[in-house]
Amino acid sequence: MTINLKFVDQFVNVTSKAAKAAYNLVGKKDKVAADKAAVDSMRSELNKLDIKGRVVIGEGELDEAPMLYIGEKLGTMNGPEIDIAVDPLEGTNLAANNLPGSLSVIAIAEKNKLFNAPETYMEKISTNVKENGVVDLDYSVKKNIFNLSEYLNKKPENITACILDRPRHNEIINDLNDLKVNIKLITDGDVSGALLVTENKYNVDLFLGIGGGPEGVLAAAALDSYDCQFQGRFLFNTDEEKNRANLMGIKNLTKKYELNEIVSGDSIFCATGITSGDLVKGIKIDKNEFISETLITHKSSGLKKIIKHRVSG
Ligand code: VTB
Repeated sequence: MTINLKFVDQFVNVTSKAAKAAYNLVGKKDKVAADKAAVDSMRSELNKLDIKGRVVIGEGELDEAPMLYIGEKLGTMNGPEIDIAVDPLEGTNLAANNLPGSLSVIAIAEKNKLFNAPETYMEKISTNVKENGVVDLDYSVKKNIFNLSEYLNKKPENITACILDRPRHNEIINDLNDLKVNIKLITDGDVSGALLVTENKYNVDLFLGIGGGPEGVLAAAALDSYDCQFQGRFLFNTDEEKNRANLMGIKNLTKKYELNEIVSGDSIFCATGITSGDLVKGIKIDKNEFISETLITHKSSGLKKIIKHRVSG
C-alpha cells in the first residue's frame, strides 16, 4: 500500500496552520502558550482529514492531554489507517525567544510502519552515505570522521559535523575539535540538525549526538526519502523510563535501530518554518496573508521539495 499523493497538500496545510498559530506567539517568552497554539491547531486540522489516524509519536500520554498524546485517534475515520508522529512546535525555546529554526513537524506512515517511540533521549547519527559501515553509532568519533573523510574524499578539516550544544556532548565536541572538523553547534531543534545532511547546500556532512527520541523518529521519516543513513539508540535512564519502554513492547533497551526499523513502507514528512532557520524560512506576512515554507517528502513518489503556501484563516 502507498499513501496517496493527495495527502501531501493536506498535511502541508496542517503544519502550515500550526506554524501560523505558533507564529502569533513568537517572541512572547511563553513557550507553553506557543506550543499549545500549535497543538490545538494541529489537532483541529488533522480531525478534518479523511483518515483513520493514530498518534504514535506525540507530546505525552493520555493523562497529559490537551497535548496530542500517544494513542490519540485523529481524523474523520473515513480513510486509510495511518500512524502519525507530531511535533507541533519543534524548538519551543526558539519560538518563544524569536530565535531561528523553530518548526512545526509531522510525519505519517502506513499503519504499524512508524516506530512507537517513548519520550526519552536518543543517541543519533545521520549522514548522506548509502553504504553501511562508513559511519556507525558504535564507532568512535575518530573512526567515523576518518571513514567519512575517505568516503567523501575530503580532509577532516573540510568536514562539517552538526551537534546540539549541550554539556553532555563535551567529549564528542573535543574529539571533533582535535580532528579539526568544522563544528556546527545548534542550541535546539535537532530534527532540522539531522536533516542538514540531506543536501549539499546545507554544507553539513554528519549529524550526531543525543537529542529527543521522538525528534529522531521524525527525522528518520524524512531521511528515508533522501536515502540517507540514520541510526538511533534510545537511552533509558530511570526505572520509570525503562518500565514505560517495556509497556511499549521494547524488549532490548540498548538496541541500535537502523532507519528501516524506525520507519518503513510509504511515508510523508512535512516541516513548516515558524522562525526562519537553516532548513526552511519562517512565516512571512504579505498583504494580510501568511506565507509559509514547508519541506515535504513523500517516499513512494520520490517527492522532496520546499514549497511556499498561503495560509488562510
Ligand atoms: C532536542 C531538540 C528539541 O530538545 O531534541 C532537545 O530537537 C533535546 O533535549 O528542540 P534537551 O534540550 O534536554 O537537551 C529540544 O531542544 C526541545 O524539545
